[in-house]
Amino acid sequence: MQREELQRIKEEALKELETLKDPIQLENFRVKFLGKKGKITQALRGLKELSLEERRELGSELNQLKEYLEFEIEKKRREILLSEEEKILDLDLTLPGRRPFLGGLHPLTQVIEEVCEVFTRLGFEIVTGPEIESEYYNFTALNIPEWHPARDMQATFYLQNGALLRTHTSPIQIRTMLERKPPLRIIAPGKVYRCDADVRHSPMFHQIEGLMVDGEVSFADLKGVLAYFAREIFGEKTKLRFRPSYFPFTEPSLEMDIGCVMCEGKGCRVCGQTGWIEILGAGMVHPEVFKAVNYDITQWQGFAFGLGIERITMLKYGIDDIRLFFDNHLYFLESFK
Ligand code: 2NL
Repeated sequence: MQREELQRIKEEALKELETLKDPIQLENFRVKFLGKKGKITQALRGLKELSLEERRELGSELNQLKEYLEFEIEKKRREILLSEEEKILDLDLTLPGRRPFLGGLHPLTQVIEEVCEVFTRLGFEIVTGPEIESEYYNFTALNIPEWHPARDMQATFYLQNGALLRTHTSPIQIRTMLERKPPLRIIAPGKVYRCDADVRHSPMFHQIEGLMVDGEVSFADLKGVLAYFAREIFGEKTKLRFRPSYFPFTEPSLEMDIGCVMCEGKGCRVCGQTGWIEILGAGMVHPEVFKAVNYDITQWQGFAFGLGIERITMLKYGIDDIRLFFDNHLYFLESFK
């Protein structure tokens, strides 16, 4: 084995490498030079016969050639494979792949899950019910009289035979009270419907209502639960205030405000210059409601509350138009991933 011989092998290999066009030629080439009896393998074996100095010099060059050919063979193998597939598929397989599009949860779904999680920690159980309801479960059992404006065609979507689309999730709680005995701690999330549509109203929106019934449940318990909820959702430093209110199904009733998240109480367009924003209504369950579900009012007390998910989500993320939730523009939805 001599310098000239190595040079000859090298020239031969590089020249032949250029002519290889299919996997069989490529494999023959590999065997011819790098196989067990290949020219380079043999030459490496022949190094034994040389002086230390020659061995070092030629050995290093041979090994470099070997590595170079291994690399080029692999490269060529890929090129041949790709071009064969390209011929079949008529595609440019060297183009980078498309990024898979990953979906995400709708902002309303995220907030529903978050609110449910907070109440689950307090021992409330999640219950659901039908969106098509009867007048009895949606209004009568809740002490909402025949003449109440909420029952008007302008507010309620009526279907055939006295059926209607529920206007709040309270009927879920009426159904649950009829099915079970107290004590009870439930939250009822879901879609509700009102005949209304503008910047602030959507004909379908989402509500979560909560109900706790037990032997001794106070207005103070209600305020404590609501304060815990508000600080879990809006942050522990959130300012709160309770105002007296009225609902046919609770007595006494209250509304809870949080310090305006936009102006931090200074007064702005969002809070109507008051520095406060209403986020929910609540109260002690009205005796007429307990009577409708046959709960003994001398034995049981309860509180209930209701909140609109769209409103909470808009405040939490500074969204100013309720219709954005239902337009399904990807640039809007993707900002909540
Ligand atoms: C609001 C106010 C409220 C309730 C919902 C309720 C349910 C039963 C009995 C008594 Cl079964 N009350 N729900 C009570 C007070 C207020 O919602 O402004 N919601 C957006």
